[in-house]
Amino acid sequence: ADVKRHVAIDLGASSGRVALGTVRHGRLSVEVLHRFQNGGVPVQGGLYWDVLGLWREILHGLRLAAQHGHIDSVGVDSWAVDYALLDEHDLLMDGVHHYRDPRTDGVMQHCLNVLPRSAVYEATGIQFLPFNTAYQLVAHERQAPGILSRACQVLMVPDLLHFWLSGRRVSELTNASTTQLYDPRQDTWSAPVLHAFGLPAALFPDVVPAGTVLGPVTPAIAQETGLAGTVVIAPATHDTASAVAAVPARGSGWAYLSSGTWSLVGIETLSPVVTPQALRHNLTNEAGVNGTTRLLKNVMGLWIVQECRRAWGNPDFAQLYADAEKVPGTGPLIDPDDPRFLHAGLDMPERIQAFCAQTGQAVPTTPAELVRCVLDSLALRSAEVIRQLEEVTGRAITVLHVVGGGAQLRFLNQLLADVTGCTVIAGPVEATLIGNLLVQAEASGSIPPGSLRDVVLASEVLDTFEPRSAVSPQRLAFFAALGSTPVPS
Ligand code: ADP
Ligand code: LRH
Repeated sequence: ADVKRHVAIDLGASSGRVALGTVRHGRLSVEVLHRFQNGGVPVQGGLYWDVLGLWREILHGLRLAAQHGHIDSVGVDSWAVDYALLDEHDLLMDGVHHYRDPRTDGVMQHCLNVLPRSAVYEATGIQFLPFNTAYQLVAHERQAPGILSRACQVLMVPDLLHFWLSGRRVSELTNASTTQLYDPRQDTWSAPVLHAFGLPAALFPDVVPAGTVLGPVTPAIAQETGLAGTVVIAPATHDTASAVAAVPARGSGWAYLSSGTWSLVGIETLSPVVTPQALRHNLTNEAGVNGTTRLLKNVMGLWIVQECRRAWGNPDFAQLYADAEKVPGTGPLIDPDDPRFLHAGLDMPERIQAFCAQTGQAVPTTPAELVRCVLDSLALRSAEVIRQLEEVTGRAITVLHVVGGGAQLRFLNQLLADVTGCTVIAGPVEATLIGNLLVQAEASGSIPPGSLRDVVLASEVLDTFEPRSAVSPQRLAFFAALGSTPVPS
């Protein structure tokens, strides 16, 4: 038959979905079968993911998929860096900690006193974020001494779910790269970094590329879901890698902004860019599909709005953004990447207000003013990162592709065009799902090799935003100084 059906399970930090992708004559149609919420669960001062709850939602989604006829393959992607520890019986040894769990506070600095920043960067090419898997594992061992020597395996979240689906334990490359324990130039886990941080090398599974066929779903899964003869294929299991694979770009001179809980701002390169300049800007070199590198940076993203919204009792997103658009674009700004905005908490509005007060600005009070302040600041920060990418690579960036949930924010898209001077092309909103599906499609021969972006271009309707009003040089300079001005916390 020339119709192939693939199922993508995409777990974002704020929501998850199970979708059916049907490939017919080189076009992909996507039907989201099941959507569910996701988020951190606070327990005893820590923060966890509800992995079993997610698994229940996945099983439900797979049952719905099985009703659509034969499913050729299934694959999972999720947010990065988080992992499960398994014992010698393949049992979970602990819950899966959320990367925003405060257990990592101070741990990265401790580790970098053992192995200097430049050596870790040279080995891994990965940006320094306090919640990288490397520092989480060290924090885990500090919290529960001996746990790493009792453990038999570390599995990243999508790898864990693939194990439960197929019985195979592997580590897919795109997500492995985010641990800051993988050496992309040696194509292996970094022995010097593991050694310096006291992490047992035996915990880490073999690394496989995106598009690896892991094998059929287990008999238990087949029985539970009604799937029959479906194989599990590891897609680009890091959600951002799947999103980037589905960026509908042509030619050169483009960057992407994967806009959701995080704003991931970057470009695609043929190999890692591990230079002193890249280190100075803390740019990361995460693995992409088909041997590419994602040279990017994490900007705090819509997380800040998500936490404000939670504090306000979950008002409608669309209304919040519509109100913010009416606030003049000359108001207060924050450095969104200030560490005070990283952790979860219902005091997010107060944190923004404190930042504004401490930097001598007007203090935003209404939800509309607060959201406006965050959006203006995110757009300005994204523009700064684009300039850093240009500086480090010598490329000129003229087009910015915005994908993910945030691509629905027409107002933010226009702001981005204005502050970057780029043409902004928005969509697809479900780029991650699409990238996940197309890597499976490519691996199973439903689309020709290397044709992912052509398929997206043939299948999706995109929106374009041209720069209109430039931001004043004074405002740009004021914003730039915010990042380098230490504000008392
Ligand atoms: P993640 O994968 O990180 O969970 P998504 O890509 O799903 O994130 O994007 C979620 C974000 O999309 C929300 O934080 C919100 O700011 C934004 N968004 C824009 N429009 C809407 C909308 N109508 N409903 C929900 N979220 C929206
Ligand atoms: C986005 C994302 C991002 C990581 C973060 C932990 O969902 O995967 O690329 O840095 O979560």
